[in-house]
Amino acid sequence: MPRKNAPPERAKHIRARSLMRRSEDDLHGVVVEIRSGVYFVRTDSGGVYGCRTNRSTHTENPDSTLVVVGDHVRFTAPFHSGERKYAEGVITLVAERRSSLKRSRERRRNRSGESEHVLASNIDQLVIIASAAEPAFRPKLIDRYLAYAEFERLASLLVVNKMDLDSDGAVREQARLYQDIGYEALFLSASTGEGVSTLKEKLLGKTSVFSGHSGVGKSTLINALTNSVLPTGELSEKSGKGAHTTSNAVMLTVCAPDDNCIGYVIDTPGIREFGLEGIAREELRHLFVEFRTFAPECAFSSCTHTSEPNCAVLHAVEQGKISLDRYESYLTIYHEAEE
Ligand SMILES: Nc1nc2c(ncn2[C@@H]2O[C@H](COP(=O)(O)OP(=O)(O)O)[C@@H](O)[C@H]2O)c(=O)[nH]1
Ligand SMILES: [Mg+2]
Ligand SMILES: [Zn+2]
Repeated sequence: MPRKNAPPERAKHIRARSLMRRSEDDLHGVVVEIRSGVYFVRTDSGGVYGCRTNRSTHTENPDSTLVVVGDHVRFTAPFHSGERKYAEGVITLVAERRSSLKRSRERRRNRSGESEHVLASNIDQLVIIASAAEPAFRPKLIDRYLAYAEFERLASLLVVNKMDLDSDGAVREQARLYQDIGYEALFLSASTGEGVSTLKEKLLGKTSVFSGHSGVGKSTLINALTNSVLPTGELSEKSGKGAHTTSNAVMLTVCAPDDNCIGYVIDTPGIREFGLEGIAREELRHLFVEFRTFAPECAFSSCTHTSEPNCAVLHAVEQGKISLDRYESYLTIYHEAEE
């Protein structure tokens, strides 16, 4: 009778072996860069694989961009070659995204059929970089980024760089508004290094996206925080704008002095690359956080805070309880937004 037990034992053994083999080919990691159709995936052990997708690549994010920086993927790496600069693999699965930085797309203009275009994924916070000068501090642009972060339900952190150029303190004074309405703001200078370590602390254990107008110092800051060597643009003397040196999203590791990884930073192109076009007027009125205190007192629950009688938001603006500048930003974006 002992022979009868043999086949199941053997089957178990074979199953264990096939599981083992699968774990050799079935790797997982995070997409850290996309270049010329190659997805660079970093595994937990720090190895980087250049991967491609094929028809059998499965995604848990239907109707969306297939693979973006920040995605968690499974892949097989059958052709391990020591001669290549990086090992090659095929992405088999793109995991569901926890959050994403999106640019909406019109379906009819979009050959790939995706209804949204994602720039980066699995993000914990949007770090909005502004500069005190060169280019000038632009609160209207900050308001757009903040509305965008509210829309995507991303935490945001305002960073004002180039504080070495704010000799009279005027920008610090102007930026206090954002702290007053509840946002966190950091003032620093990548040039002098002042405040950079405080920013590093805020990146601890998180994946952060750095965004802001070209020339504000995103790449310079990322280089200081990650030991990387992103190209930085000298200011063009004619336009006063930074050169377009960052063309696609790249994810970099923020390291502690002992070289332990403490967080990730994604560098993205400027605001022109992702606007607020997908946000309807109806949504927008919820995205200016300081309106929330007053809006319930408006005469109409559907009040757009533009022309309705007995609007509590407008009343608060008149009384100086809501900043006129912020309200003007709201109106500008409101009139651009879809009805
Ligand atoms: N004065 C000053 N210049 C800075 C500072 N940070 C960056 N810059 C300069 O601003 C320019 C644009 O920087 P860059 O990092 O390329 O900006 P990005 O376009 O946002 O990536 C470069 O010439 C930097 O040297 C700063 O804190 N103070
Ligand atoms: Mg840059
Ligand atoms: Zn109102």
